Amino acid sequence: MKPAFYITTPIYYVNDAPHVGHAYTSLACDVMARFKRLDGFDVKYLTGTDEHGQKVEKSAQAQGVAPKEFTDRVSQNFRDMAAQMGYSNDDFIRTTEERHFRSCQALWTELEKRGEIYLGAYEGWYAVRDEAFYTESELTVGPDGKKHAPSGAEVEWVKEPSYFFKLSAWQDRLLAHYEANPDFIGPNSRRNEVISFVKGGLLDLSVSRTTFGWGVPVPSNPQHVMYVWLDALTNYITAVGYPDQTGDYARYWPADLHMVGKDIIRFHAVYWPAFLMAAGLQPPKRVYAHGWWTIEGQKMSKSLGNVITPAALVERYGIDAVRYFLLREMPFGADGDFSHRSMVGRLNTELANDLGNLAQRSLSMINKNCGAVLPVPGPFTDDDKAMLDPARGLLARLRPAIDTQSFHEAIEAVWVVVRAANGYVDRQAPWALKKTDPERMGTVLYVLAETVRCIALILQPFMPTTMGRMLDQLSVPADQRDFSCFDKPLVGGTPLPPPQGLFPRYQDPEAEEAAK
Ligand code: ME8
Repeated sequence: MKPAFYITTPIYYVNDAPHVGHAYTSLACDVMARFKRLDGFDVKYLTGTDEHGQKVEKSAQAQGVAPKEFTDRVSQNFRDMAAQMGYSNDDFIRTTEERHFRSCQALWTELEKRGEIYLGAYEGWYAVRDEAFYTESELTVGPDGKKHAPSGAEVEWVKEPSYFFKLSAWQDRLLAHYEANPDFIGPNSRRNEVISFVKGGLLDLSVSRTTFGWGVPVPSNPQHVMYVWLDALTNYITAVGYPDQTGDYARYWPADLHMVGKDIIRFHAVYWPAFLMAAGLQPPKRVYAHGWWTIEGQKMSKSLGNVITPAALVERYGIDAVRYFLLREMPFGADGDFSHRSMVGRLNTELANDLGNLAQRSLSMINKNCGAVLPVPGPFTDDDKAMLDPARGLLARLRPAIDTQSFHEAIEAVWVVVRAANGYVDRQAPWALKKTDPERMGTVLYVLAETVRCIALILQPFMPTTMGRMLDQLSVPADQRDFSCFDKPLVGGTPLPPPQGLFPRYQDPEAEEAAK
């Protein structure tokens, strides 16, 4: 049986329209999911929407519709994003679904039964935008004279009866868990941040609200709705069938990876493992927090009007160029900036010139000079071997990079081979061999085609559509595109279809003018 691999995105708040930040997290998961599927894993890739809480209820009110009607409408925007970006998620969960109510209430009942939850009263600060509680010491006073959370969100004073989760009792066990599982939190900077937060001491966490009703009712006391983060985090086990612990739960839980943005690491690496351990369930294997995008040097915000939607990007540059750019531009884990100029630069240089031309010129020469049939190679020279060995080594090279979410490094490793192949063509000059040594020309073109095959195979998770077309042009059968076929070389004598350009240069008078 194939080994299981379970990967999740955060579930997105429906009150916001999908933007490039959301697209980024889901893209990273998609690339991992596709890579693992091609590498022989039984993958479950989950995404979805977070539909409860005060923030969503307020947005619905502002539009004058009932929350359910509002969420039904806006959740669809995130499904559309998945289609626009080519995500291969296996499930899409909504927290308003029946399966999720059942799961949340079962988890609550278990926590209560184990004495991990008690009834009290909350009095303190709450930021609706973050759906998070803050202590006085975390707040700062803004230029508007109002108090703000570290995220910049406004806070309000809340005083109401509330259930509490005994988070304070979990401090030592959480620290022991981080210690025993060094890979639990990535990257390392976030791990250190979480550890120092937990070392600073944990307060019991308010886990229910009574002043609004848009949430999952507390089973033993339906005057209360569950805190939206307890509800939201539970989605990860709902989707594998909790409270049923056989079937998918047994197969996929604990999740291999929760991918999140740096803004929500605390919820995933502190609260969530504590809830799970307190309920006698296993925590996820790993939580990875990536960095944030700014747009042309500025924070993305509705008020600045600089929010970029995935649909607009795809329409302008093409789906695979966008997928490539987002994971290439900044080291995963760090913050980075999205600029049109950089996007066009990479599209034209790395995709159109480096990769597109490599494939195009190799395949055109075969088409013109070899009767559109892949040549049967003669003996390989040292230079041929120095080209083929690293190309065939790409799978082994990329596995550890993908497993550690080093997407940027993975792409760079492929480009080392792409650039080497361009150097190899120039050195071997197959066009000149046509007259002097046609057999040698055949071998050189075979080496190039085989190199392109390895590149196209390994880049499928990043650029599935274009790499699929590249493999079509090499006549690689559909059933020989997974990584078990990585070592299966092209067969000389195979007819090839006429080649077509895959990455048209982006013509942009604005950027070309600016580049002068
Ligand atoms: O936090 N750059 O949902 P959310 C990169 N519902 N990534 C960004 C980004 C940016 N500028 N802006 C947002 C929630 N993101 C909760 C999650 S999970 C149980 C509940 C990404 O809609 C990043 O992944 O506010 C961040 O963590 C997520 O969007 C926040 O999405």
